[in-house]
Amino acid sequence: MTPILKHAAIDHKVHDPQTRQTIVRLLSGMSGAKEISQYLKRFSQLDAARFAVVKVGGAVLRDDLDALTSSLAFLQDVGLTPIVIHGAGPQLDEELSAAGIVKQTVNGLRVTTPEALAIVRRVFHAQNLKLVEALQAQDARATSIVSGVFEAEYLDRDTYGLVGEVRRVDLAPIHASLQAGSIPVIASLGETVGGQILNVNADFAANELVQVLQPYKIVFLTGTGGLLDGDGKVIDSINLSTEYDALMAQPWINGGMRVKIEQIKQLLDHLPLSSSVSITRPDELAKELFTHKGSGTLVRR
Ligand code: X2W
Repeated sequence: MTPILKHAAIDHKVHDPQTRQTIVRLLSGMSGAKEISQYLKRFSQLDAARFAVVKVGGAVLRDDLDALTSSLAFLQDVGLTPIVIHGAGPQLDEELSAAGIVKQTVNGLRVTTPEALAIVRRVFHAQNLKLVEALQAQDARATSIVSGVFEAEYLDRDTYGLVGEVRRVDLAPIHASLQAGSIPVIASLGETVGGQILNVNADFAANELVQVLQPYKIVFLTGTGGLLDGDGKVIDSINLSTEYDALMAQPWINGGMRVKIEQIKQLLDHLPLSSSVSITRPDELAKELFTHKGSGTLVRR
């Protein structure tokens, strides 16, 4: 894995008293100025690349683009630039089906033929640009990154076809973007050393990125806004070191959620104790970052 080579400081704006006021106003009394100051102070001490990685599912790009762009643009306004990595699952389902390609998955991963890969690439590029343009329309600075970050190898060519497993993460394009104060918006496409583009699951790519960057905050933005219990209510927090087995034994934990929890557990094992993982909705991102109570589901170990 590539070490972090360059230092990029967090924007000086985090120190402005006005920034604090803006956040207090945004959270409209949900949280006190003192609480927000504490978070700003903590964030301002971090290297810019260690603030937050935000994983955005394709469903959020489809259903919640406005809330997503407002939340990300707001962070940049107060001097905090998140690193964004996105998927495009539902969009791929739609476009592949329109092209008459029948969906086939193994262990939750899309079997990707050469014919499908051409569509996968096109859709990833289109979704990436859609987010970058939506951010720029809100006067935010954002950089489109669709290649050069994830060096990958075939996961298992016989089983999955053109699907990649990340072997190395190159942070150079991300640092260049952060140094320009621009939000890196990264698509989860990989490429082999030989230059073959591969389809990489966006949660897997986010995990690899996070392991290299070791950010303070890792936020998964989903349509559900967190892990849901048997009644469909968002679970506030779970502690995987004490609750993992009991949680996995619950009949209402569905397949997708099971995979997500397993992945987050693995991820937390590779992160410092100060890092935390949460799953929330785009419009609750600031609440998650600047309040003790947070939003969605906080996953600890
Ligand atoms: C995923 C990549 C997109 C993705 C796929 O083809 O659906 C593999 O399964 P979401 O929206 O974050 O789920 N890749 C290999 O992960 O998007």
